Amino acid sequence: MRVHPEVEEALAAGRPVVALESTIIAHGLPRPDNERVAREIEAVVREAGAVPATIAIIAGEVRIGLDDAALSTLANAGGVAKCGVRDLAPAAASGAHGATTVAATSHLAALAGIRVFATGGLGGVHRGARESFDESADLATLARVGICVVCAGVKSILDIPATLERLETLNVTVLGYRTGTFPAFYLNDSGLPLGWRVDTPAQAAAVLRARSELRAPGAVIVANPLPEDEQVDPELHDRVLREGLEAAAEQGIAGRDVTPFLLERFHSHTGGESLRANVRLVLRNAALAAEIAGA
Ligand code: PSU
Ligand code: MN
Repeated sequence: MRVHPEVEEALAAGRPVVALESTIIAHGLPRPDNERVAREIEAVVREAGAVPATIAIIAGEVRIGLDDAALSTLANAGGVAKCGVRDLAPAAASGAHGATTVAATSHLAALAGIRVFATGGLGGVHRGARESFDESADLATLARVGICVVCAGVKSILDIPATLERLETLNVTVLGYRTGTFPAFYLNDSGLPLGWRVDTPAQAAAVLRARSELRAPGAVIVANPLPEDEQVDPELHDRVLREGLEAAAEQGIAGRDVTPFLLERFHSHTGGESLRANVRLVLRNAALAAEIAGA
């Protein structure tokens, strides 16, 4: 594992550091926006007073904090593996390039001593999981890794109520940031209530301190919604999702192909609305994470 000198110095001096995931760069955002957005996310973390540490595997080496060349490789190279925790060892041993999911980024960030992590949305329970058993490894990983994950909830292409149930079972703390309900990524509100809310970075930091003193094992999710006037138009969203689910069923799209299929549909059927919202919420989460790390 190679820690970028800037990150290493900040950690040693007790200055704020924010971990960032790389699956969103390699697989979550379309090219060529992905590289530009990855740099913007890092810039926003800096502006908010923290050091960014984007995490990935480059030619088999785990990197905590990427230099320019590594970030370009990740954004543009073909065949970058999507790495959950179980993929880290084979990717490292075989010298592959790997983009880390929320689960793998959390695991590696904690290993490096980083306590706050910003992303767009978490993985969760897929629709139809009752038959397919398809639930993201993000959930089980967040049950054991003591890190703060700032996100905008989960996408409505997942089963959001089931995802919240699983987070409860797995003892993962969920805080609404200036909201009493769980956000739904493109939409500012899923309508599902949360038990706890915080209204300032200092309040979130106080929860993290208490969590660590009480030895509660898992993650603290800070769910940060897009403002209502910046969300994707709910009618447009519901229509694209409904038609996308129908098209997936008709074309026999199943299993791991469902998510990329639906996300592509959102990008191509909302006239860029979904991409704009996606970028905006990631930048907001990066800024908030930096403030929480500072606090
Ligand atoms: N949610 C999104 N966009 C993403 C992801 C999640 O809205 O790109 C990525 C994250 O890296 C997350 C991973 O950890 O997908 C979950 O994938 P899976 O469902 O295969 O566990
Ligand atoms: Mn899955």
